[in-house]
Amino acid sequence: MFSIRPLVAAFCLSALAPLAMAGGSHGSHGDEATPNIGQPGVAAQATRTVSITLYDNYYEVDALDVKAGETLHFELKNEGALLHEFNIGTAPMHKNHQREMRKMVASGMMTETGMVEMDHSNMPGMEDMKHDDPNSILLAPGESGELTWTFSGDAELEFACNMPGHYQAGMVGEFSSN
Ligand SMILES: [Cu+2]
Repeated sequence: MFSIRPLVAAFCLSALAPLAMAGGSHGSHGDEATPNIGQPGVAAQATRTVSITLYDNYYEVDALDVKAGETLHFELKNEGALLHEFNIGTAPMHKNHQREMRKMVASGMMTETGMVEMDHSNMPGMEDMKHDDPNSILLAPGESGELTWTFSGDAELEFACNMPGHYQAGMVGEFSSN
């Protein structure tokens, strides 16, 4: 049965999350409490495989149903002429990531069509700048990739491309849980 207690517990946990995550990669993304968006999954344990094609600048689908606890294996293909991302997160997470991607493009580390290999380990403020979040995959034009994710059902999630301007152009879809 529902009671107020689990809600209070969940609130306290999320209020503490920024402290607990201070050294983690997501703690540096912003000031908001880090929501429980789920975790990387094992492809062999996926309940479904979902194939999605990425175009300039939209996804083949604009909504996907997921159940709490479900593991989806995504097969992604970029048929566009630009670099695109498939990132699973909340709207505020995407907003933060868009700020990072803008920085990466502005610094020359990334272009509209691909990543640029460069040593940025001694560039102030750029030491941690790399694109290796487990909830995201970046695909060059013509490239294919995979991502497996286990959904918690605890957060309102979107799949989005955070390349500058793409989200705003409509390169975003929603995960609806029911
Ligand atoms: Cu894009």
